[in-house]
Amino acid sequence: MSHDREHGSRGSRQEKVRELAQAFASALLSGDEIAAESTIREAMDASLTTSEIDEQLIATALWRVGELWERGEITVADEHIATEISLRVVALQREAQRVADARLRRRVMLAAPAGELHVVALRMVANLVRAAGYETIMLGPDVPADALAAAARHHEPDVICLSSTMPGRDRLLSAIDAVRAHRPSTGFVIGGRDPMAEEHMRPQIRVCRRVSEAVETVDAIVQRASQN
Ligand code: B12
Repeated sequence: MSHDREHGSRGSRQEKVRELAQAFASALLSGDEIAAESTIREAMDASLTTSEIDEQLIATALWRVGELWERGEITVADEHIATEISLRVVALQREAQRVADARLRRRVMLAAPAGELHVVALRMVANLVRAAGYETIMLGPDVPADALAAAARHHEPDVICLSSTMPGRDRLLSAIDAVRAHRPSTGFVIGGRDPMAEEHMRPQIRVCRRVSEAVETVDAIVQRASQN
C-alpha cells in the first residue's frame, strides 16, 4: 500500500471513529437507548476493536457526561440514565463477542448439487460466512449426492449451504438425504432460483432468498443445534 493510501485509510477510519463517538455521546446525553445501541452495532460492523469502542466511544461520552454534571448542566438522573445505557451496551458487546467466538468453532460446507453450474451466489455466501468467523469448505459446482455425503463424513460440517438455480428439487432432496443418512443432525441452508418449497421442509433446513440472509440463518441453525 502506498504511503498516501495508507495515510488516507487511517484518516478515514479516525473520521469514522469520531463520527460514531459523537453519535454515541448525543445518544447518551439525550437518554436514547436505541440510538446508543445502534451506534455500538454500527461500530462493531465497522470493525472497531472492543478497546476502541470502550475508550473512544463509551468512556469518552461518560467523561463528558461527568463534566456536564459537575457544571450543573445536567441532573443526577441524566447521569444515571447515561450510566445505565452504557452498562447495557457493554453487555451487548459481550453478547456479540460470544456469538463471534461460537462461530470460530463451527464449520460450514458449500456446494451446488449435481448438474448445477451456477455458483456466483454460493461464492458470495462463502465470503460472507467466512468473514463472519466460520470455517468454510467450498466444494463448488456439480457435486453428486454421494460425493457430498462423503465430504460431509470427512469434514463434519455443522451446516451445509446449497445453491440451486436450475429446476430440480429432487437433486436437493437426494443431497440432503445422502448426507443425513450418516450425519442426521447436519443443518442445511438452501438458496437459489429454485429452492425447495416449504412443504418439503425437514428439521434444521432453512430456505434463503438472498445471500445477505446467509450468516444469520447459519447462526440460527447452529444455535438451535447447540440447545438440543
Ligand atoms: C452466469 C450465468 C451462467 C453461467 C454460470 C457461471 C458460474 N460459474 O456460476 C453459465 C454460463 C455456466 C450458465 C449456464 C447455464 N445457464 Co445460466 N445464467 C447465468 C446468469 C447470467 C447469472 C447468474 C448469477 O450468477 N446471478 C448472480 C447471483 C448472485 O444471483 P442468483 O444466482 O440469482 O442468487 C440470488 C438468490 O437466488 C440467492 N441465492 C442463490 N444461491 C444461494 C445460496 C445460498 C446458501 C443463499 C443463502 C442464497 C442464495 O442469493 C442471490 C441474491 O442475493 C443468469 C441470469 C439471471 N437472471 O440470473 C443465467 C440463468 C440462471 N441461466 C439460465 C440457463 C437457462 C442456463 C443454461 C441452461 C444455459 C444453456 N442453455 O446452457 C446453463 C445451465 C448450466 C447448469 N447446468 O447449471 C437461466 C435459468 C432459467 C431457469 N431457472 O430455468 C438464467 C436465469 C438465464 C435466463 N434468463 O434464461 N449460466
